Amino acid sequence: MVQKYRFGEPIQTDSVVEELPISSGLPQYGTWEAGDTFSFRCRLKDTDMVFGLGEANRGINKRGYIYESNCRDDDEHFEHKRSLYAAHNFLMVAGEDGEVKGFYFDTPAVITFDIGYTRQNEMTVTSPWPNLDVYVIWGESCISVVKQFRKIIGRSYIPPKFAFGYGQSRWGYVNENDIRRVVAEHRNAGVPLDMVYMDIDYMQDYKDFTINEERFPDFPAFVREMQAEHIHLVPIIDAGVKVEKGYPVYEEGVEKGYFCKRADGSDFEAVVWPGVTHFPDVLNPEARKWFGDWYRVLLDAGIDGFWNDMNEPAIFYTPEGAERLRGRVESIFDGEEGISVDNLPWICREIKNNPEDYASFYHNIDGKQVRHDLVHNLYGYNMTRAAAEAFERLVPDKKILMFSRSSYIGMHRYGGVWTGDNKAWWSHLLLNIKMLPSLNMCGFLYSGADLGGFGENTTRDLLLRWLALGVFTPLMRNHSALGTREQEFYQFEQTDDFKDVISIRYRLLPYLYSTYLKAAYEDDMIFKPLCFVYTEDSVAKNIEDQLLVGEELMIAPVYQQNAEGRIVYLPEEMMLVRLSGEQPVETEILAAGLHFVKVALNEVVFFIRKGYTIPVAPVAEYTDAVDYDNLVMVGYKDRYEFFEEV
Ligand code: MIG
Repeated sequence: MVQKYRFGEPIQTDSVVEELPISSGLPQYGTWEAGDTFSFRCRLKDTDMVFGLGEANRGINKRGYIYESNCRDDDEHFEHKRSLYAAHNFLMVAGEDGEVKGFYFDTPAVITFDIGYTRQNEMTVTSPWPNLDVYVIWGESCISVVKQFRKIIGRSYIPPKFAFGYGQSRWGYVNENDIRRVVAEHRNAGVPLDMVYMDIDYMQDYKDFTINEERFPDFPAFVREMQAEHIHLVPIIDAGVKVEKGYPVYEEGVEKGYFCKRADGSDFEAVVWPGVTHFPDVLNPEARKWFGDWYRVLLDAGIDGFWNDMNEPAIFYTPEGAERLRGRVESIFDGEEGISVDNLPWICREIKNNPEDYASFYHNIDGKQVRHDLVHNLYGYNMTRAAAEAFERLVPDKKILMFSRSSYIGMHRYGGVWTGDNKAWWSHLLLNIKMLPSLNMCGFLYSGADLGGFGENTTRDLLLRWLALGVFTPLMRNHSALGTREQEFYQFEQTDDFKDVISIRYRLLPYLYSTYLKAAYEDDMIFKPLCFVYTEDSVAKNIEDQLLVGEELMIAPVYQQNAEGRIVYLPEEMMLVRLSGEQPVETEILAAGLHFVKVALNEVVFFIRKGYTIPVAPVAEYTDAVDYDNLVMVGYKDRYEFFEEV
């Protein structure tokens, strides 16, 4: 049962697609207040668990910490961070008695979830902005609440099939030859590859929808050359449009009034990669259409995939912010505080993504000027929606790969997400595992992390272990930052190990693709915590480093340095499957309970649930080459039902 309540006069986010009547009164659960600010408060029983919040920090069970939805470009995903790039305001309180209550707080503004942080038996949800819709969902299990929620927010995005292949990326491939080398190294070594990503350096001076012609003299020809190799090029698009006379995106946007404005009506300026930029007002449907149409430049060149970046939107600084900084520094020099190593780093840091800047520009929503900070969390969502709506108009018969850094619920219908600038840390491999089910609860099925780690220097074993998890994540992309150790497979010793692991993705592709479609059409999750399925198992609820994948599998990724394997908990008898490259499938039936399972660096191990079966294909070098006619059935039966797209 889903009930909708309205507080104040909310700005519509379009995250919910089902029309529901607005219930009168207040929900029969907890304490609700909407005056100058909004708050919801409820008791948590000792045994209650809390799930949800999508792309958020910390565990699968969110209890015990405080989280905030305030989309932010922050590349330091430390354990204490409350907010990352996304705002996914759905959560569930699951009681021991099996009763589950779901809450979706549909507000475009900042909102805070104190889940047993201030007081261990209390959950408090607060927002300074008291205009929002709240949906309360009652169910008899977490899955039932998730499915009801997913139904009202609409079907998740389904990417083209090639998007289930392996992708190599790096901030630092600047020209055709850099990309040719990546492709040649993979093809020559027989390491599968479907996509190469193009980061900001392909553009002319970081201008969206331009190509640097020195680096890519005949871009359409280069796209065709890559297509002949079965490679899809996936360029990045940033939110900010460079201010430059004669640059048509800028000229048109100014002329039509499609950029975000300051209070005085002038176009707001933010410095990002291109220097001074304007932000397209993607919350205004006309401007959104206009911005989306620009993707045509790349579609026309043969491009069929994009990633949208910097769309929180990220601000390095504004001219006003620079002045504030000057004032601050001068007052320190002149005053008693004095400059020191304690204050200087903080003062300098404040210039980036500053709240005052977010409160100083406006959107045009239905003819009204709306201050950005009241709708901040909708920006990345609507930038991606701009692109997806344009694809519908421009190439209705084609599926386009699209994923975004910033997101809000609702965007899950238009594209996927990657989880931003993690680091080459073992702890971030574990965080990746924990985020996957939460993302699925909120509708984000096409998702993945930067495998190997984006920031800092990776190591051979970390990358191999992370790829072994990536084998199961719909987005499987190795990406890293400029200046870090290069992490293409060929930068390491014994490259066959990488070939073995990446190949397994292609052997499992028929299963993974079918599972994805099933989850999308049935409003289901791909990745589930064990306790969602083994609801009566008192151990399962303590396990956050193993996940169910689809109906059939369980994974238990290795995420520790030097580990030869790991301890795995089996809630019931399962069949262990060990794959390595094109080796025949090795299986072993294991009894319920704890096992130490060895996993070599070139292997992927997973578990088939009792009674189930999956198809396994021969190794292929790209998705189109996967041979569906020669599948082997692995598991307890000799048949697997493929989910057919309807
Ligand atoms: O300020 O385009 O998260 O994936 O490589 C950094 C450069 C901007 C952040 C993205 C990252 C990308 C990088 N971008």
